[in-house]
Amino acid sequence: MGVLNVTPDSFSDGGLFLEPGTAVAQGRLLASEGADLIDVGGESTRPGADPVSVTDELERVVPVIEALAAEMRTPLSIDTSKAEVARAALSAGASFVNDVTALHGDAAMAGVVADAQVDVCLVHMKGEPRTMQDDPRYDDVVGEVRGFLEERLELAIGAGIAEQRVWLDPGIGFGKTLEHNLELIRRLDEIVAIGRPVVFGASRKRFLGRLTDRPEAERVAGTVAVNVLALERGATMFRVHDVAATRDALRVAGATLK
Ligand code: HH2
Repeated sequence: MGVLNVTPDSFSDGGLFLEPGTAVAQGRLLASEGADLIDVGGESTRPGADPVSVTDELERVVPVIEALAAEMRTPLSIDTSKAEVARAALSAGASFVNDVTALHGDAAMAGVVADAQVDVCLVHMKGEPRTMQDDPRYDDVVGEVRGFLEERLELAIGAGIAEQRVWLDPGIGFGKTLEHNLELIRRLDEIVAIGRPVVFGASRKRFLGRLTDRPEAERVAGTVAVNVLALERGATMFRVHDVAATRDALRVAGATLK
């Protein structure tokens, strides 16, 4: 899953793809690098990010999704927690909903996904982006994330979303310290054991900077390292900014693990 942030403030690529033409060009690049899905987002969820209005989010993502859908076969995902944005993105050509609030952010979201009969990714987040990194605490981070995802999966099914449509994501960096992220990666098999395919999103994140002392754009090697470990532990989808490097690493690691 290649990341396409049409935002002024995303943590690693904010402002780079805000103009529709550059966003479409980046979408083409991600597809040419071998992305199987392109995740278009119009609202940053970095720690401390300010919320974006529905109008602004629609203005950012809809033209980009329309343009990409018209010219490529690579499926498109909409990274949003707003039902109205998801609905418009699906009409514009997206076929996957990536909701970092796991259907919590908008009461109408589950209905939109159920009606459209598309796949959805439910992500664990503690709190909300503005405050999630203010001293997050868990007794057992893996147990709590697992319990949350199981509960959200049940809720999704209860709302009419087919179980086979649901992907689960432990939400690396969403209300977690360095140690919480490492524990989740170490024990990712326990999230995989829920029985739904797992999405893993660690690309360029802050904990990699803490471990390597590198700024966002120089965290590719760290990103590749954790994605290979996530593959070995059973993750199925890898959400990354650096598609070419990650894809090569996953191909080699995957062939070795067979
Ligand atoms: N992380 C981010 C955004 N969306 N979706 C899923 N499923 N999993 C993730 O880990 C995830 C996500 C944050 O990264 P990014 O999009 O690069 O930054 P920002 O939120 O600042 O736009």
